[in-house]
Amino acid sequence: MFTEIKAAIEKADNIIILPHKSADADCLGSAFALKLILKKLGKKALVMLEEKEPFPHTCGILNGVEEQVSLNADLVIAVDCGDLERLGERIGVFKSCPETVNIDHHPTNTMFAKYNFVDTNAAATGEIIFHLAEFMNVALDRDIAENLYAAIVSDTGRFSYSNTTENTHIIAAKLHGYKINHTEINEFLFERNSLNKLMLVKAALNSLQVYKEGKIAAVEVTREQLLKLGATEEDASGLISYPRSLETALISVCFRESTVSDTVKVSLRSNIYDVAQIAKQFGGGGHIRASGCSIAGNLKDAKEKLLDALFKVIE
Ligand SMILES: [Mn+2]
Repeated sequence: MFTEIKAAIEKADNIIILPHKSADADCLGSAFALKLILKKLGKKALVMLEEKEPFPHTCGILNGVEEQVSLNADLVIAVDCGDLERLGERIGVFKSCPETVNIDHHPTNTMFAKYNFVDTNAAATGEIIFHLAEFMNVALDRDIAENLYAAIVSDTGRFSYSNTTENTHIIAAKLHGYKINHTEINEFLFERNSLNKLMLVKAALNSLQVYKEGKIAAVEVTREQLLKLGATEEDASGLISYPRSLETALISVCFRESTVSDTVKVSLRSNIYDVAQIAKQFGGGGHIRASGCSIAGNLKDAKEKLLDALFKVIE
């Protein structure tokens, strides 16, 4: 319920907003929108990112993105974050605060805060932030509306994924009422790639493999490729859309070696199967149609384990 969250916000003076690590556009758009909403309520608020230098590329299209300063918070709010582990290094910031809120839309959310608002029907956390602003009687403005639009347009794949609802479009229509620069946001998020990012796409497509008569499509990128191209987590996050677009694919998967640890990051998509359950088997989570996990070990072993699990689902 929003009632308890509203009360917690009203009681607080200094609020830290925590996006999950490797934050995507829904997470960042929601976080900075919430910051601007809290400021309108007269609160001191800041977004504390895991990745500070450089800021995530997505921040380039968002409003209210500030330098990181510290704040002695009496309330922390995690956004779009399914579990505590996703807070990375900032877990201590969360745990040391007496008042904690968790606003999210992932079905695998572990309800880790004192006050939890998890709406799995929301296509994006941005939708929930929109409703929270309404509930708290905060009038939106163009800056907030643009952040929320970026959040929603990205998590819905430009209003194309199965999570998109009538409500998603109603909210988007209302955001348009603030004269948002939707073409610029779309261009920035979906149609501007650095050369290195396109080279990464090339490497991924080169690795394309299909299994089970094309029902499974997989790509992979190695640590060496990522380092050579200076690719960020953000650069790599869109690679899954290529195997996903194979017409016969029921499940698509992207494997990428971590550049900082001996693990393999796995992204999963499906329009038929519950890939959140598959990711969960490997300690990950996410949405029914889009999930992810990290598997310890080398690429070959991680692939074998994950594909084994997929073969069991497909059979
Ligand atoms: Mn999201």
